[in-house]
Amino acid sequence: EAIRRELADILDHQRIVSVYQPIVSLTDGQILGYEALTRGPEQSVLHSPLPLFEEAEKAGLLYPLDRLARQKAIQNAFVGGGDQLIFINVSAHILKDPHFVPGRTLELLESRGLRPQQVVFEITERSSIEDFESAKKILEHYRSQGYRIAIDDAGAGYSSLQAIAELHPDFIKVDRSLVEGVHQKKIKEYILETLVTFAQKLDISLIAEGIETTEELVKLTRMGVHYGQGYLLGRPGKDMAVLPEGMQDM
Ligand code: G
Ligand code: G
Ligand code: MN
Ligand code: NA
Repeated sequence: EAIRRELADILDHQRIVSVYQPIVSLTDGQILGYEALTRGPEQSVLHSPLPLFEEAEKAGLLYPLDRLARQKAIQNAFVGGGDQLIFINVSAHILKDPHFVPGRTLELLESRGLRPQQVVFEITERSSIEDFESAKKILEHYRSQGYRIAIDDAGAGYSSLQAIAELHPDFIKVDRSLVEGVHQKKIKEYILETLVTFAQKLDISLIAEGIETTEELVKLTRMGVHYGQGYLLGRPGKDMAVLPEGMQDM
């Protein structure tokens, strides 16, 4: 009950912020863009996005929260002039809504000097997409407007490579569970090799998530993974101009 009130208050007063984590090229250290991550109020039990989005779903308020999160992600962004991308998480449920990107988004982007081509929607693979065909149609509609698509958490969920191939995303984000200790675990290495080949054939860029150690970074780079994200390369923060410290050790 108290949590419901907190949630209502967060929505009513737009008490969420976005923090941004850099996504870095493993070949030249350039910042490809930033993933926007939603945070509730500082002291709140709904500070972390997991309980926040879970409660919103239970309360039937997922759509307004998701919409607000997308709005904040763009409003708070300061991708300066260049071509850097902004990666925005969307709940798989949202894919049932053909209007999940409201027309006003375009105006909001323009006001921030951003183009749809710089926006990448991250669709999580974890909750396997319920109505695949309609989700595909909706995603294709937005891609025709220039928006890009990433499959998030790949390797952790249930969707097949065939399903991923059919959606033909611009990016595949490799789940942290495959990245963690990849230099020590042969099985992880073999799965990653498969993903690297798969991505090359389909002309999809791979992003390794959750890189925490130099050993992981070196291994992934040698294996031909294009981009990386993780605490080693930059923590989520309000300052988007984070220097990728981990790259200095390469
Ligand atoms: O930032 P953190 O690691 O605590 O995020 C935990 C989870 O919450 C991640 O799976 C992330 O994708 C998800 N998440 C973060 N921000 C958003 C958001 O704005 N919308 C949705 N749908 N999920 C988000
Ligand atoms: O599900 P999704 O991939 O969107 O989740 C991203 C989450 O992963 C964010 O909450 C972010 O804070 C977290 N994260 C980012 N880099 C690292 C990392 O290097 N290690 C760990 N453990 N979590 C990370
Ligand atoms: Mn994500
Ligand atoms: Na992810």
